[in-house]
Amino acid sequence: MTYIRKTICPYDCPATCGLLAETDGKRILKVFADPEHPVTKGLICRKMQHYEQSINSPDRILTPMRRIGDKGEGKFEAITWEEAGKEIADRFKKILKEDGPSAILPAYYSGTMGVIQRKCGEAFFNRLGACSLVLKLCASAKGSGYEAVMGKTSCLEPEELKQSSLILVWSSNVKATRIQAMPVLQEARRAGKRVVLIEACSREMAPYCDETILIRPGTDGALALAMMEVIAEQGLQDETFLREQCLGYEEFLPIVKQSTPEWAEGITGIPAEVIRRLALEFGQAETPAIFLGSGFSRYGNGGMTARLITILSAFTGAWKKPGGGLCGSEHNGGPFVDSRRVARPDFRKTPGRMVNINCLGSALTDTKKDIIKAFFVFGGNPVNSVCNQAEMIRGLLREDLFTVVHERFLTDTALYADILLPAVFSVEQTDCFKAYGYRTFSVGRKLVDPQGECKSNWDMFCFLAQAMGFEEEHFKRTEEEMLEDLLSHPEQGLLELTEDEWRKLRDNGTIRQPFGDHSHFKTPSGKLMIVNKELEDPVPCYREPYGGEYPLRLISVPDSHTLNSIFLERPDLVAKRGPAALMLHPLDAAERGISEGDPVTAWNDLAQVEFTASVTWQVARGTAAVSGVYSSAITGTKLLFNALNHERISDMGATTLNDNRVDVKRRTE
Ligand SMILES: Nc1nc2c(c(=O)[nH]1)N[C@H]1C(S)=C(S)[C@@H](COP(=O)(O)OP(=O)(O)OC[C@H]3O[C@@H](n4cnc5c(=O)[nH]c(N)nc54)[C@H](O)[C@@H]3O)O[C@H]1N2
Ligand SMILES: Nc1nc2c(c(=O)[nH]1)N[C@H]1C(S)=C(S)[C@@H](COP(=O)(O)OP(=O)(O)OC[C@H]3O[C@@H](n4cnc5c(=O)[nH]c(N)nc54)[C@H](O)[C@@H]3O)O[C@H]1N2
Ligand code: SF4
Ligand SMILES: [Mo]
Repeated sequence: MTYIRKTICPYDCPATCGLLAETDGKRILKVFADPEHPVTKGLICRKMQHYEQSINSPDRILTPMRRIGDKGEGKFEAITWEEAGKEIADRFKKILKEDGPSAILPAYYSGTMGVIQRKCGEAFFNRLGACSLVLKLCASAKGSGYEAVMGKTSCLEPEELKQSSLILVWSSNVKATRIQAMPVLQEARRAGKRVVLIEACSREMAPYCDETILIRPGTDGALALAMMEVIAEQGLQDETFLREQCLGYEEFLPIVKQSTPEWAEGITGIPAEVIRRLALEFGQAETPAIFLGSGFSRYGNGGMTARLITILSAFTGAWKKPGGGLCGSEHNGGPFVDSRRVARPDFRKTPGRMVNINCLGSALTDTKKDIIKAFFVFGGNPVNSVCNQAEMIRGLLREDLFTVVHERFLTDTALYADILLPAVFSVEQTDCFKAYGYRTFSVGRKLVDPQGECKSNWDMFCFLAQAMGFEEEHFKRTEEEMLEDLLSHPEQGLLELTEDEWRKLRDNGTIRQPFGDHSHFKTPSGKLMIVNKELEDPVPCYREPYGGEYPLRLISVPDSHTLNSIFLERPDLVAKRGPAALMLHPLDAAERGISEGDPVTAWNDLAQVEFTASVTWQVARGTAAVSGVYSSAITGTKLLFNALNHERISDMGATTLNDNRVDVKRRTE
């Protein structure tokens, strides 16, 4: 007999969709969208429509394993959890004694986004006193830039855009990354409202927009400033709002006045008359909204650009009316539960060494000053997802480095493991989820037992804590007990639930808060901060990205078939996506004698990486774009896109994944 249970998508995606899983109690047979989920409403992405194929994949790692071949060779033998636990504990104890806790480096990111399973490793590593990982791989410069202007004010949720009169889709591949917002854009167009795309690579979104404006990567701040210049010149700004409800308008105005469309044309590559027309349209719109992705923020100037775009969203006073403003991702809903109850910062006795995740390559190869002797990866795939890949591999090949990887599949990172531990899928574990694109909170309890010997992150760290001899009660609880602990210490977003809502939530349900209040700014002064005195650069202005000496700007575009390196386990999705294509503008391709489908090599001072050329007008001139993340098993090459990316950190501490330059040549094979 089979039955259907609710569950939650665990992946790094703004929606945390509601799913329905058909099961016989042992296996997951089929997965579909939950029509009752307040955000999903029956619509999920193509990746998760056959989640059961991932869960039941024959390629899953099902037992602990020990390396028997050379590092990176991917040869392992099965061992028991007891053997694995003893080996890890013995090695960790030796390192603690000989090198100290800062020689142990954990690495994790967004494999699973639940509060319990994502954060539980922190308790273990806090207890060890190991390095702390600075988690700035994704879009934190965008969040920090927004917050530098708006404080804790919620941004718009996608559904609020139904009331917008003009929508600028700015640096967001909505179709790939925020599919639930697509109907809103389509509805707006049907109602005769304009949807304009501002992109460096418009391949996927152009068909869904009325107009596409291609911009030179990393220069969006100049466009935002020039739009404000035109708006101010025409007197379309909301002068009363800017003077009374914002800080620093007068100080900022001279910067705006010098930022003409002609100046911005030289920087952005967008003709001055297009900038002028777009600015007028935005300035005259009743309730203009910016739907903001993150691609533009992964540059040296990312935080500053986010500030400038956020200020533009307020320049005409749009936030005062429903539908006006900016829809980004961190909406400041909740908090619902206190994640410190899982991460246990109180277990750390002395401050640990901080390692930025963008600098893993140099951390692993530094054998002089701050040597790392153990590297523990869980819920992440840094060899595929983090910059400076060749350097990271050099580090992982060190014979004196002990690498443990807790994974579901033999990823490029797992290949370098000394001990490989089997991880579960979301339906085999219990967790709770706060969405980052909506104000929702969900519970997803275990539906079936883990396959093989797989353990959840929680169970694995509790097991290792026992092997280490840790006495804390925290490590003796089950994940169900941890969930109960979180729910019985509710934070603001859960304080006013009715009994019926609690019952639904506990039974793998989702609760949703109303839209945020955008009319009162949650900043220390209650005013919006055009000038922010807390920052190194208090008055916003245009800053150049890092760039480099090579002619083409290299960017990464999210792909509809994959989510970072997740779903590479699915032959159906991988086949539909095709080979690792490097998209080039026809003029850039012609200058290099490159045609569609040619084998090409992109190179810079860090590495050479092979791709297949895809020649398209839908990429900005001077830009080379790659869609999503691949694995070496698919490309047949050891080095991938991220080998071309430097470890440089942005102005607000985050990744500069899109801020690298390369040249490209045709390869003769
Ligand atoms: N299908 C799918 N869904 C995903 C993901 C995925 O890989 N695949 N990833 C998930 C994760 S972890 C995240 S963080 C989010 C990301 O979701 P988004 O924020 O929507 O995507 P980004 O990767 O940040 O980039 C969006 C767009 O920025 C463009 N871009 C790059 N540089 C510039 C620039 O300088 N200016 C402008 N205007 N555009 C630029 C790229 O061409 C790309 O189309 O999506 C999540 N959802
Ligand atoms: N070239 C390029 N690089 C990128 C990006 C890009 O678009 N292009 N995107 C960037 C962004 S936005 C992000 S957020 C990062 C993501 O960086 P990562 O989080 O390192 O990358 P993922 O590919 O999501 O890898 C997650 C891994 O966790 C595993 N996993 C899933 N669930 C669990 C679990 O419960 N337990 C354990 N132990 N493992 C689990 C999955 O099998 C997968 O291998 O990558 C960044 N890097
Ligand atoms: S990956 Fe995103 S869109 Fe797809 S089901 Fe999960 S949360 Fe929904
Ligand atoms: Mo991300």
